Amino acid sequence: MNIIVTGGAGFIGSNFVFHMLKAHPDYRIICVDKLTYAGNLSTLKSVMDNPNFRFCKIDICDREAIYKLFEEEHPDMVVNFAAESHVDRSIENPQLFLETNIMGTSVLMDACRKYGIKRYHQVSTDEVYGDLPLDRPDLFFTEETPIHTSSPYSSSKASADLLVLAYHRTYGLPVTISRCSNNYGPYHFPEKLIPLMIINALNDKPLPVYGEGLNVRDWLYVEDHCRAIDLIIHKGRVGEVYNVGGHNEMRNIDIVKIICEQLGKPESLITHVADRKGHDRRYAIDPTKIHDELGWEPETMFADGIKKTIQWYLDNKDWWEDIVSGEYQNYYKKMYENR
Ligand code: NAD
Ligand code: TDX
Repeated sequence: MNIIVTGGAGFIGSNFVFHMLKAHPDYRIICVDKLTYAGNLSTLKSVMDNPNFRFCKIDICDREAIYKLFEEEHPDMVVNFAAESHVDRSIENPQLFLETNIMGTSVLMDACRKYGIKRYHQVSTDEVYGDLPLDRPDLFFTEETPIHTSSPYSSSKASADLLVLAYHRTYGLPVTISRCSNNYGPYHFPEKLIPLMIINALNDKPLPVYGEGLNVRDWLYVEDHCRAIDLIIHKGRVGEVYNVGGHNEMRNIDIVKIICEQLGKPESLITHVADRKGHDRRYAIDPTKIHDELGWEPETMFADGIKKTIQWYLDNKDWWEDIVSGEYQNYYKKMYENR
């Protein structure tokens, strides 16, 4: 089996590459990544010499390069992780999100139509459902929840999902979509909540909590997400959407306090800063469908996953120190100075 994994130099994509090479030693994995600020080749160094792995620096919007790759590799499947993924950046500059997340998806699917494919899988997000009120803990996102987006990021992901379903209905493309809740774990880019707080706490820097920190996210250890996608591409029904989440809702402020506690840092580092524009209040996934149809359930409980994650950041300082010493400094200043 030849599988193209786009965005494989990013957080979840790289974890998926590792998972697939281990779980399916006879598969060939072709990683396509543009290496934007979020893609890091050093993340993939442990698999670069694996004969079943190939890395290609390609922009998914580059139609010619994508078609050429399909002619060379004859992929059986495409799993599309490539995206601009940070909500705050989408608020600053929506345009790039529309290009990569929507146009890039259409280029990949056009290639699948032209050359044939057994499965095109779109890695989507629970953010396409918008948010839930904080005072209705009985409500969850199911696959039938209407699309109702808040940010340019989530709107671009929702647009891509609609396009994927349209390619299935119109052209019969064999697609599946997964909509997952917030991931955490190794190789998470430091702009996102959990790694940002771990790294700032380690450096005794302020921990910038947006607003009161009462917004709720539903956290899933990244390996559990990778196992879910592996199941969906092999056993999921074509044309279907699968929600992925582990019933692990936490308030942001509580996450930050856990990180302080685990690292032995004072909660006085916590600083409340201006809220995110259009900030979604609560995400909560109902994973009944993937559980009942495919037997998936999360294996890593948050208490263990956060310990493993913190330990990973302690053991892999070189990885994140390289990142936070570069262009990231400018980003951090722009987003957090005077906030
Ligand atoms: P990430 O930002 O860490 O990685 C994205 C990767 O895509 C990077 O390696 C980047 O270089 C690459 N990329 C960006 N634009 C590209 C382009 N035009 N062509 C080729 N490669 C390009 O993101 P992530 O957190 O790993 O998210 C991966 C996917 O999962 C995204 O589609 C995201 O919407 C989705 N998702 C993420 C989460 C989460 O909690 N992180 C949850 C649900 C869904
Ligand atoms: O400095 C911060 N302070 C803070 O309070 C940052 C970076 C975030 N936050 C809050 C905002 C959110 O309520 O923490 C929560 C999590 O923020 P992010 O890590 O930016 O994630 P989120 O906006 O929830 O989106 C993530 O989950 C869904 C991913 O980035 C998306 O790609 C995915 O689709």
